[in-house]
Amino acid sequence: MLKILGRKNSSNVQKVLWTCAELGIPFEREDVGMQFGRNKEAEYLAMNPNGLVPTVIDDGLVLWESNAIVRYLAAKHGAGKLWPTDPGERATADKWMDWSNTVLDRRFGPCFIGLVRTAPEKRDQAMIHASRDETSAAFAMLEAAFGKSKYVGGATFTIGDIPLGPIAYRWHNLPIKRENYPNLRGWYERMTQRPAFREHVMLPIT
Ligand SMILES: N[C@@H](CCC(=O)N[C@@H](CS)C(=O)NCC(=O)O)C(=O)O
Repeated sequence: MLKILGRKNSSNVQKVLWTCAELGIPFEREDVGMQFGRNKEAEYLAMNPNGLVPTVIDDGLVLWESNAIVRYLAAKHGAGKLWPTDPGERATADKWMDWSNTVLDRRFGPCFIGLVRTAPEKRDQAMIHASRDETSAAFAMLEAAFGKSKYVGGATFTIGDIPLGPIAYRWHNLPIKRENYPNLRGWYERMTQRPAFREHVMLPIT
């Protein structure tokens, strides 16, 4: 059975859990990372030299990098559904997955860490505000994209939507100013109606 190593409050682990639930893939999960430790131990580093979560093991194949894992699972279990078989459609979904890691996640990171994982007296408010502003500018790009299509990959839900989901959940539920992005809000509300998203992403933000 697929084994997933990683704590369930990690956005990167949530992408993998959400994908499994969408595709009905059975899995076992073990808590690794933050207070659970293990990720800096030699046994874990031999599988994932980054010392980060998630790592998955599937029939002897060891994989890390959450988006690569999502692509792998969707290609194996969701071709023609979550994983578009048309190269152009798949590249469009891939584009947003890469953008999520290289733009959205990086911009939002300081705001999230500052508000959720930093004691109030130690918060760098200027950094939190700057991160929020930059994240909002990134979400404006998604707002424009959702003006043209219902999901990032086109008319249907695909792998492209997965990495955006956990960040959008945090964005919509943290006590921060949010500009009015009706198309983004509509897409986010569609995500919240998916049982797999509710189960694995809509958790207490810790
Ligand atoms: N690019 C990697 C990033 C992985 C990553 O940064 N994971 C974080 C959790 S979201 C982590 O392992 N933090 C250390 C810890 O949990 O101890 C991926 O997408 O899998």
